Amino acid sequence: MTASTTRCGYIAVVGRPNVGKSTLMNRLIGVRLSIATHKPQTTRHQVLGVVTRDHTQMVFVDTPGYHLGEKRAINRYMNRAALGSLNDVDVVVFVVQAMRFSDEDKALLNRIKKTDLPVIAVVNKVDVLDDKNELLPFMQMLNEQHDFVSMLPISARKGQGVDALEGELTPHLPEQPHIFEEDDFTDRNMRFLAAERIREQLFLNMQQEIPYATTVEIEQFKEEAERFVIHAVIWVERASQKGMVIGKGGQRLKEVGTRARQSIARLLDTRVHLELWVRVKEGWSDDERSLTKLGYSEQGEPWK
Ligand SMILES: Nc1nc2c(ncn2[C@@H]2O[C@H](COP(=O)(O)OP(=O)(O)O)[C@@H](O)[C@H]2O)c(=O)[nH]1
Ligand SMILES: [Mg+2]
Repeated sequence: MTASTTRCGYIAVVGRPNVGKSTLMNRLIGVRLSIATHKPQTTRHQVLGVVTRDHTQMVFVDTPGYHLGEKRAINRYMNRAALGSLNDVDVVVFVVQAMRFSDEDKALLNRIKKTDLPVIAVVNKVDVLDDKNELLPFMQMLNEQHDFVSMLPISARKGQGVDALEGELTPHLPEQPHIFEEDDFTDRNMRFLAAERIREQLFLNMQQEIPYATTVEIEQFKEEAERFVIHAVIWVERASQKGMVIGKGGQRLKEVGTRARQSIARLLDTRVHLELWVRVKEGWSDDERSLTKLGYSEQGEPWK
């Protein structure tokens, strides 16, 4: 294999919250790498997902959803991460939800236009449409918003149209040697992925503002003879939230812990001993210094 026949490039997967970016990336790489839930703003960090198909390596950058109208430091961090992904990529996959094109989509598209990058528009969740004919006028409307290099209807959940998307992407990737090893699927380590699995359970099991008021810090991540021993802290913003995360008689936390442990055990393919603590750090999500300490820092984006 010569370098001139090898392609490798970065692809930003961007869109407003909840359109299915993480689901799409997981589908593309074939691993449940990015956590994806029904709640908006589940993804807080940039996560790289790597797919190698023979001579072509695609490095997808999953990003937090670009959103308007929220003012905490963590929202600014997420929007910076969403837009920052546009700096160093070769092509953009702009994900929208079928039949929904909002002011947030439009605001994000305006930011994308400034980059001059090739943009592929992906219309996701077409599986929920009763009548596929609805799609045509929607695609025509979308087509008028920008000079997209192509537009594709897909279902990330069902995997429809995902191969076609790979085919559309390939010609936009530069001819250069691969950056990652063939069997690498991410730049993130297992410690990070384990913290994300715990956060996923908080998103799935906690109501209202609680998921947004929590973050997870791994204090110990140790491989023993036939198991991993993991100690993690769930940070909340106020004492009252601590009680809600723990629940009556510790029941809620126990449930989160059990599910997270099972999820991490599947990820690591070994037994896991998980201990969780809940601690209060007043207003961590609106405090730049706390954010940096808790892993929300641009220096922490290893691919930059
Ligand atoms: N019906 C349907 N739901 C989807 C599809 N893709 C994603 N979803 C759901 O949409 C929600 C948000 O997905 P997620 O990947 O977290 O969106 P993100 O915020 O853009 O990363 C989750 O409940 C997904 O299961 C799809 O193709 N069809
Ligand atoms: Mg996401």
